[in-house]
Amino acid sequence: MGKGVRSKNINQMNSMDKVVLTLATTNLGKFKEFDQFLSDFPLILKSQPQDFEVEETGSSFAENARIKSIAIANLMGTWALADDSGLCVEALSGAPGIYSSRYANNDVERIQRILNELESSSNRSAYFVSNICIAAPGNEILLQVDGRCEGRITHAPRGLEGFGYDPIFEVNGTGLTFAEMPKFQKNKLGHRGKAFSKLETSLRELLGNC
Ligand code: ITT
Repeated sequence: MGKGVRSKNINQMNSMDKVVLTLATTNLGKFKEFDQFLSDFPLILKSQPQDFEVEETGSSFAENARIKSIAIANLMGTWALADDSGLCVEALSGAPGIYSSRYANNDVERIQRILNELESSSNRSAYFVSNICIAAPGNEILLQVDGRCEGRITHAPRGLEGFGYDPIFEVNGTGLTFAEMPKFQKNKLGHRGKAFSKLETSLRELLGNC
């Protein structure tokens, strides 16, 4: 990991001597979070074509994050950062897990499906997982980390912030759903923020070597 990065970077730097990093996601909620996390890094951020779907054929968050980052790095000819994430509900044997975005047709229906399936359950424990992978063109994995946030599923949606399952996920120790928190609090306590904080130092080192 990281071997040969220096020579690859030189091709991927633009005239301002900054590395170009494509955010390999079509999910606007994720894009906004990464945009904030990366705001003070010496990077030029790009978005991927919104109509380019990478098939998530992996059987784990880690595998899917690798598949997405490699596909977009090769497509764009830049470094690419992908996140594969999802909600794992204990009483549903970890579902929806890696199928979180495919659990129903839209956020409202996905939330309703979880609430219906948990209706009679007193065990509301759940956690979010994020696996983040940064790849370079040529199938090279530069960094990969994961993060987790523990909480419980509420009995009804609460709050208007965020995206996805945020209104029904109450973070342990806060009494608040992700959708009731200010952004800075979700960024700090959330699964993506926790994963990103593990990657921060290594990413700065990689960029320092450019
Ligand atoms: P990309 O693959 O293009 O990034 P996606 O939404 O399909 O977009 P995933 O396959 O990783 O991404 O699925 C993640 C799903 O898990 C996402 O669509 C939400 O339903 C849910 N999810 C992940 N992080 C979340 C968060 O912070 N808040 C609420 N829901 C989240």
